[in-house]
Amino acid sequence: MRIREDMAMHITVLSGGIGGARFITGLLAHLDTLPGGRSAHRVSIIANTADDITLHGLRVCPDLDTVMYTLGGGVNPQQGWGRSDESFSVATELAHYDAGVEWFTLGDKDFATHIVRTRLLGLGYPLSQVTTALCRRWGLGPGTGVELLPMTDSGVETHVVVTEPDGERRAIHFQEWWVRHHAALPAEQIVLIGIESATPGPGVVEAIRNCDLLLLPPSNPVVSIGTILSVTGVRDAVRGTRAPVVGLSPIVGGRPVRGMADACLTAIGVETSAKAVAGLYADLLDWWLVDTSDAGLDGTQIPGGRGRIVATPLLMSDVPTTAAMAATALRLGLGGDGGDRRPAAS
Ligand code: FO1
Repeated sequence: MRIREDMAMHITVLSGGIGGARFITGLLAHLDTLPGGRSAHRVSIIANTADDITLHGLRVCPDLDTVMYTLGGGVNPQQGWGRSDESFSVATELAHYDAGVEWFTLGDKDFATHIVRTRLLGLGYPLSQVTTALCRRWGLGPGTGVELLPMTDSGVETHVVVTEPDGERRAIHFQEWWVRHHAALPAEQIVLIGIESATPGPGVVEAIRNCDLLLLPPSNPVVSIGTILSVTGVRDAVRGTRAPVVGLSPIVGGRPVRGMADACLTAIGVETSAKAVAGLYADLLDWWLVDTSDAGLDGTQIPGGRGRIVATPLLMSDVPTTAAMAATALRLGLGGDGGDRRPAAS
C-alpha cells in the first residue's frame, strides 16, 4: 500500500546529536507544509545514549539534550548543543574549588536539566520515562506528534582506546576524546561499554517496525547511528521493517559536513566517503542520498546492497534547505520515484 504525504505518516528517525537534530528540524518544517502540519503525523526519534557521561555526580545525555533543546527552541544555535543565553556561574565556582572539568562546558541552565534527570534516575525511573518528563517542558512527547526515545534504558558508554601524549595507552570516555582531544589522538579502538546487556528502550522496536518510513539522517555513522544499530535487536528490526529505509550521507565531497566522523571512520578502517558509509548500511537501505558533489554516484547501486543512490544537495545550511532534503527523502521513500526497491524482507 503506497503511503502518500497527505495521509497521516509515522516517520522514525535514528539520530545522534547536532546533525540529526538539524535534519529533524528540516523534516518537521517540511511536515508543516503538508495538510494538518506536523501534528497530523507522528515522528519517533530514536537517539544515541552512548555519548552520555557522569560529571559532578550528574548524568549528562548530550544527544538526547541536543535533540530536545533544538526541537524545543532552547539550543545555542551557533554551537548546536547546550542552551541559548547561557551563564557559567556554577562552572566558574567549581573551577575555584579545583573541581571543574574545564574541557567540558556546562552552563547554569544546562545544569538544571542534569540535576532533574539525575534526581529522577536516582528515584528509579528509567531513562525513557525521565526523557519523556524532561521533554514535556520543551513541547515534545505524547500529543505533540514528536517523541524522543532513548535507544536503550540500559547504561552504555562509548570509550576510545588511545595512546596519550605521555605514551600511556588507555581507554578514555568518548567525550574526552571528542571534546578535550578534538578526536586528534588516533582511536586505536572504539568500545561500547555495556552494549552486550543493552536491550532496546520502550517503543524503539515498535517505532522501527511499524513506521511508514525509516530515516538515517546525516549523524555520525560510527558513534551515533552505528551505536544505535548495535543495541541487540535494533539492526534486525530495521532489516525486518516493512517501511522503506532512506539514509542521508554525513560525508559530502569526502569530508564530514561537521564534527569529526572521519576520525571515527578511520578508527574502524572505513574510507571517509559517501559511498563507503553507504556500505555500512548496505543491508538496510532502499535509498542513499549523497550530495551533488558526489553526483558520480547518482543512479548507482549501493555497494553490497540492493538500494539505490540518488544525488541531491545535502548541505543543511538553513531550515528551508534541510526541509528540501527531507522532502526528497520522503518522496523517494514513499514511492514517488518508483524504481526497484529492496525485495520484501525475507
Ligand atoms: N561539545 C564541545 O565541543 N565542547 C563542549 O564543551 C561540550 C559540552 C557539552 C555539554 C553538554 C552537552 O549536552 C553537549 C556538549 N558538547 C560539547 C557537545 C557534545 O560533545 C557532542 O554534541 C556530542 O556528544 C557528539 O554528538
